[in-house]
Amino acid sequence: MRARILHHDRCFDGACSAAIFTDFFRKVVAADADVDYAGLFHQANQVFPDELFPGDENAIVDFKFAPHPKLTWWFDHHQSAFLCEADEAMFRSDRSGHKFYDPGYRSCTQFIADIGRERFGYDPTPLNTLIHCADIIDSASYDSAEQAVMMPEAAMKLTLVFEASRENLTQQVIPLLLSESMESIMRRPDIAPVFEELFRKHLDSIEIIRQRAACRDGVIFFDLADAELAGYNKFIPYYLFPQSVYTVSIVDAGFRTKISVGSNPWSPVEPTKNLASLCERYGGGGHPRVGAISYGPGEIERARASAAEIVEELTEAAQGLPEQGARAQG
Ligand SMILES: [Mn+2]
Repeated sequence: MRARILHHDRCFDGACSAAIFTDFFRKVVAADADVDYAGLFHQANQVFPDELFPGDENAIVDFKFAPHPKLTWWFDHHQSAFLCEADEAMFRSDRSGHKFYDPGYRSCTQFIADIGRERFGYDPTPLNTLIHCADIIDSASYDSAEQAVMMPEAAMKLTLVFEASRENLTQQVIPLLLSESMESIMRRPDIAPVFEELFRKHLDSIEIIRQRAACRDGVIFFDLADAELAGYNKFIPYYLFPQSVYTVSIVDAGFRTKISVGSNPWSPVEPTKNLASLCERYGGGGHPRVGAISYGPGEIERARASAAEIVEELTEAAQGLPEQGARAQG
């Protein structure tokens, strides 16, 4: 029997979900299944063409529901899991007992482990390390900014490889997650040099930000509009300025000029400003603790003017916040 596993690509939890589903499927459904993998990316106009579902069984893990007759298994924990109401109605009326959704889970890997144990008698304990790491990484529950930026553990290194490396490498690594430790995977001759190069670029970006960023009254600001950098790890500013509360930055990503607004997860005081609401006033959006505004390509002066206003507003907001020592311990 042929099984196709579709998973969220460029994502540590997506890869771990594919790995644990493989183990579950072989132990519970078909021991001799011939399994292959394909990654899925979020797109503005999401489609699920027939060629994604060539198996006798076809699964999607850690990604949106597909209203396709050949989809036989589905696990997701994302807030926005359905493309439209009709898809959600189709899921709600499904009686296969093989499609599962719970946005309360921090990782889809843990969700598959729990459903497998409770409904199918599957024992996920040999994969406990993988499950634990997926939970931490998918919810960004790092102990410190240094841990988030310096990536001391194999799981974090593997995350950088999954997020930034070339096509199909993730699909090669997924089966290895069942037979080798992540430390051993990171030592492989086809993986170690990929990580080294990606990590070198990451360290370069820390230096570029170190040179350009300043922190005043709890607010970090830096302007990368004329730097050769279209993105950066969002925890770098807090690694450089542990006492900061908020960050505002400008990046020229080519197709757009982006203002990023964030708050320090390890701040010594609790950031109280709702950054989604703030960004909405400039046509952007996001979450309460992190938001962004996109202007058109080349609108750098406009972005600089808005960023200056935002820095001023956040500087006022950061004044007089009470210390919350407990937050620093996470
Ligand atoms: Mn996930």
